[in-house]
This record gives sequence, structure tokens and C-alpha cells, in this order.
Amino acid sequence: MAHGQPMKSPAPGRFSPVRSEGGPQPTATSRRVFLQSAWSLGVALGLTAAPAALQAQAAHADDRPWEDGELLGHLDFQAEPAAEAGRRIYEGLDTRLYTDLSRVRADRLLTPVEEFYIRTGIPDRLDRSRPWQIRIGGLVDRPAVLTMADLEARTAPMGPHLMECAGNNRAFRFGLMSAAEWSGVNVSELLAEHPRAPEATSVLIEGFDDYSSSSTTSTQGSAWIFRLDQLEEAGAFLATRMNGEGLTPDHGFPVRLMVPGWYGCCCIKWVNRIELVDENWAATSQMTEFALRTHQGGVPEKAAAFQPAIVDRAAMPIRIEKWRVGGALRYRVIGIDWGGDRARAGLRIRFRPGQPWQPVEIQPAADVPSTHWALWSHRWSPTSPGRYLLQLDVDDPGIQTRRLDLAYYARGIELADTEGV
Ligand SMILES: Nc1nc2c(c(=O)[nH]1)N[C@H]1C(S)=C(S)[C@@H](COP(=O)(O)O)O[C@H]1N2
Ligand SMILES: [Mo]
Repeated sequence: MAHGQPMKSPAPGRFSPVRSEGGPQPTATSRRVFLQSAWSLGVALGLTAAPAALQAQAAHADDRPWEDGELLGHLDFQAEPAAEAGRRIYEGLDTRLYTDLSRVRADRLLTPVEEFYIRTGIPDRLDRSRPWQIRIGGLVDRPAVLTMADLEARTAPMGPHLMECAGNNRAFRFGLMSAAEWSGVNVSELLAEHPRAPEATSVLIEGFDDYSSSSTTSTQGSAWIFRLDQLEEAGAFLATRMNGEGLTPDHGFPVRLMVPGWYGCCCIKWVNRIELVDENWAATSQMTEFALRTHQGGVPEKAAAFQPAIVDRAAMPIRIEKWRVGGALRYRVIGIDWGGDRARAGLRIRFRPGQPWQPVEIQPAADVPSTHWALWSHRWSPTSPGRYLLQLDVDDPGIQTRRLDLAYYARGIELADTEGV
């Protein structure tokens, strides 16, 4: 079986609406669709003259951006669904829970487990009464079985990392993204203990994925194939705890994969099989399903032809505060900056297409890894009412920002005349 195909060709069920996350996808072909939808949001309408000077002051992400200021409230983002964040909705493969990102603060950079986004709920066919086992096979010298006791004995803190669903979108207020502090077992170190054939360049990691409700269309496990060097570079680990607690059933109890810096679709839940493979293996149905959303620029047939499903650097506003300062209204935009692997520098905001970019201030967070998010803020003093489209950008052409380039995370607001601007 060593050179066989690990999975059947993609089952049609993987492409059924049940699995679809909807929303604009950041592919070249959908760019036009996205721009149209931004247009139809209304946020880009009526953009005539340049707004008068936007004050680009050094902003502070503290609680008192202005001396003698009074916080009046928050502005709502336009054309995003009414908040239903933090509640588990739908069932089975359809299960969703999205995180209310407006609640991310300097003293709340981790998402409480009960608010951590859920992309698919625990499969109803998962038997939780049997002791969990992970079978290690394929191109290893000796197949082996890992138990939870094996994993628990070696579990170590792995630090804070965010996870973002590749299908994160406006319909969920971009809340298919959360951050937790993880514990687990480094996959590369674990695999080093299992001698393998020289042609074993990659590893398939599979999880339980059997739901009675969709068994006619989708019965195969959820799996991703990684190049061993990439998995090691990412510091991938088998996670057994988040925020100091055992995993919850929906988040993959008792064990899931976490690949810091890669999209959530790679972070297989309910892991039960690890198979060393060579470079000839076909992409799994899950890889095929997520090829476009992980920016593969096509749907490669072979797993080895996939680019790492990394999250590019991106940023978006999460909260807009309205302040009274003296007799005037002022605004403070607060947002998050995530993805990529470099220093959090060069981030800028603009408030309408074609307007100049303004620097934002990144909140210094000393020992936070690049796979976590950082907060930024910007004090904004608009001088006219109307619609604004808030977009972020990185002032460094050397940094890949595929989704920012598509305005994927742009958010609209409307200032009424009564906003006093
Ligand atoms: N077994 C299994 N693992 C899975 C999935 C799945 O459908 N089945 N979905 C993936 C996707 S698309 C995402 S975004 C993350 C979400 O993890 P969470 O629900 O714990 O947030 O799990 C990944 N792991
Ligand atoms: Mo996802």
C-alpha cells in the first residue's frame, strides 16, 4: 500500500452546500465579485471629493486616547449580519460558532474556550467511550499505536497561536478566527522516534469525520498531507489542551492537530491516523476542497504540489469607539494585525478607496509570537458625514498580503449628520 492512493478521488459530498462556507473567496476570479459586493454594500457609494485632512495622530491603544474625552459608544460595521456571535448554531458538519472579535482587548488577547470559533461540530458517530488511539503507519519501519497516555506524558506548553478558517468571511463578521494558548506534543519530535523509509517525505494526518447526517455524500476522514520539513518549520503539534483546559468535544477532543501560521483546514480534529507517505500521493479531498481558499492558484492533483496553506499577514478594524472631546466628536479605530511571519511594522489604514494611507500604531506586545494577533489603533477625526470603507495595507512590498490586496477584510461604516462631523 506504500505507493497507493491514500484517499478516493474527492467525493462530491465535499463540495455540497453543507460544506460550503460561502462568502467572497479571495481568488483572482472572485476579485470582481468581491468588488461588486463591496459596492453593493453601499459602503463605496457616494464617494466623491476627498475628505478633508484626516488627522493622523499617534494613537494609543490605552483607555484614554484623549485628555478629557468621554467614551460615548461604538459604531456598527455596515452590511454585516446582526451579531449572533458566541452561540453554537446549526448542527453536525454545519455547526458554526463565530467569535465576537470586537471583544479582543489588550487584557483579553486569548479567546475563552466557549467563545472559540467552531467550524464543524463533533461528529455524531464518534465513539467517545473507547480509549483513543492514533495509528502510525505507512512508510515507517514498524507501524505503531499512540495512546492518550503516551501523548499526555509528553504534553508541553506550546504558546498562544490564533487559528483562522480559510473560509472566514463577512457573513460571520470575520469571526471564524480565534486565539488560544495551546499545549501538546510536537509532531516532528514524535515522528523522529519512528524510523522511516528514505522516500517518506510527507505525512498524512487524518481525523475522525463520520456524520450520519451526511454519510451518503461524505464518509471519508478529514485529512491533510504535509511535507515533513514544512511541518517542522511551522512547529506543528498534536494539541491536547487549550487555555489550560482539555479540548472540548467540538474542538477535537481528545486530540487535534495545530499548525501555527497555517489555516484551520489543516488543523485536523479527532486525529486518529498518521501515515508517512512519499511525494506521489494524491491530495486529500479536504485539500482539494480548500485549494482555492488556501490560495493554491488552482487545484493541484498531488499533495506535493500544494503550497503551504499559510495565513498571509492581514489586518482589519474590530471596534470603532466614538468619543466626545471638548465640543467635538472623535473616533478611535481599534483592530487586529495577524498572519505572516515578520515584525508587526508598516501597517496603514485608509478610510476611502483612493485616499492616502495613514499609519496606525501597533500595540507593543513583547513576547507574543507572530502566529498570534496584535492590536493596533488609530485616532480618527473625520470632517464630513457619509460612508467610509476601512482598509488596511502593509507598507512593504516584500510582505505577501494576498487577502489585504483584495480588500477581503474591508469594513464599512456610515457616519450620519448627527455624528457631528
Ligand atoms: N476531523 C475534522 N477536522 C477538522 C475539520 C473537519 O471538518 N473535520 N474542519 C477543519 C476546519 S475547515 C477548520 S477551520 C478547523 C476549525 O477548528 P475549530 O472548529 O476547533 O475552530 O478544524 C479543521 N479540522
Ligand atoms: Mo475552515
